[in-house]
Amino acid sequence: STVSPVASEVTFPPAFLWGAATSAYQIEGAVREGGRTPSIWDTFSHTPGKTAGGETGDVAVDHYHRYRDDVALMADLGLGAYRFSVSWSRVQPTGRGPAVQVGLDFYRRLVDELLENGIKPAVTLYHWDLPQELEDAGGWPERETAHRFAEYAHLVGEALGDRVENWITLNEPWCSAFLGYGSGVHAPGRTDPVASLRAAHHLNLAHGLGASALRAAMPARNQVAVSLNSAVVRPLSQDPADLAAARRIDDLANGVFHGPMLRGAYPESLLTATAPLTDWSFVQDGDLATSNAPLDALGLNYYTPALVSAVTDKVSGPRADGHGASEHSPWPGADDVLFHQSPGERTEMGWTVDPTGLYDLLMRYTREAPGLPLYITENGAAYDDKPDADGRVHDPERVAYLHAHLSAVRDALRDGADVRGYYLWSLMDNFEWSYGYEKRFGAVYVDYATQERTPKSSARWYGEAARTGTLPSVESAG
Ligand code: GBH
Repeated sequence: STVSPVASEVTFPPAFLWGAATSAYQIEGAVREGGRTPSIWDTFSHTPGKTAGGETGDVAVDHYHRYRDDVALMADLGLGAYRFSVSWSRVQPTGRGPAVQVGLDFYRRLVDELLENGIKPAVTLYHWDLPQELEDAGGWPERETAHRFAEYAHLVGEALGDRVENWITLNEPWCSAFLGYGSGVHAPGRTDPVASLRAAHHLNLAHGLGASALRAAMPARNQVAVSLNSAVVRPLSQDPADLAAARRIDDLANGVFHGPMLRGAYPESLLTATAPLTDWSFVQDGDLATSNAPLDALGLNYYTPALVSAVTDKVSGPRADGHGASEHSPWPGADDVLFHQSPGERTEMGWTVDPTGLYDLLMRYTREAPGLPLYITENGAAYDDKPDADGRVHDPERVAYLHAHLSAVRDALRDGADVRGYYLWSLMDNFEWSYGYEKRFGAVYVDYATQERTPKSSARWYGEAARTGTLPSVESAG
């Protein structure tokens, strides 16, 4: 890992935002309160076999009832910003019609609490929890869903736009489209490659329509962004076939969203590679211009790079068509690509720790989207954290992970990347989607039996970084 040699000089700009992130279904619980009805994640997690141990977000970390304490904890740690998502099903239970006041009021109280504590809120409108009724009407593969999203965006923008400056339309639409409708490991659990490409397009459209709807509903000073899980895709070798495989995965991971959102066009190579599956006739005139709505910033979520090669008889690994991994592929049109484990130390998710990937990512978008401010809207790691005998939770691996990745951010700043902030994933342990509660990403430990919160040593370490704008040494973490 790239630990900076002179840790005490790793200083950040004074305006840099030091935040933590969460999402609604992963933390709120209270799934039947205030008129909320099921989202696709309620349905999916209650379907046998879909999540580890059949776990659900029914209670999660009960943030809906404990938000005041959670904000007090953030303030105590010294965080400057908090990124959370709004549950569409609380605001518009059927995905249509007028907003439910109780739902909006919850988020207004949360925002006011944050502001009173000097913590800057960033609102994500959609973090994977589509109202079930909209899925029943066809979900993201249907165009209508994009229009419903724009209406929802307008309602939330109207309600919170006077007090929230930072807005994010979608979180990681790649996961919504390709894990939700391709591999089926996320809600709604469909496994249809054409549906996954249609979903990707309608998410692009939803982003553009939603961004415009937000602007129409809010003061002009507010910033509209999107959070993409921009993959860092590396070829196994410089062999032309491996380079081509890496480019194909890059199209399917990045170009499929960055193309329409940042340039108003799908990569030609993506259309060619997927031509055996679809002619993309669901793309209508004007859609790409709509998706290319002006952005004030780009949010990047980074965890680990991907290492790929072409299928040959010399190498082995899970194939993109799912062969050897799961039954279905989240990579339509890439059946001849193999995925490999990147070398190096791994987190509890099995994800390789590679801070250089974060540096590369920031420098890539500095080149490809010049002038667009960047935020790391998620970065973090799961480790097997356990309280010791006196109840304290020591997580030196997470401290090292954060130090290395924040050092990579600092290196990118030095080299000209306009990075405005960093949101640690996650504020606290929570419902890790199909992994249930077994993977702990939090800087704050949660005892799920009592809902007691205990800041891990990484939370103290990160809080000090946030308060001083300088990375403390790894050794200084208690
Ligand atoms: C994020 O998802 C989510 O936004 C968040 O809700 C979640 O809790 C958190 O991260 C931790 O999982 O290109 O084949 O190597 C991240 C999910 C993980 C999906 C990395 C893409 C790489 C696939 N991403 N994965 S590949």
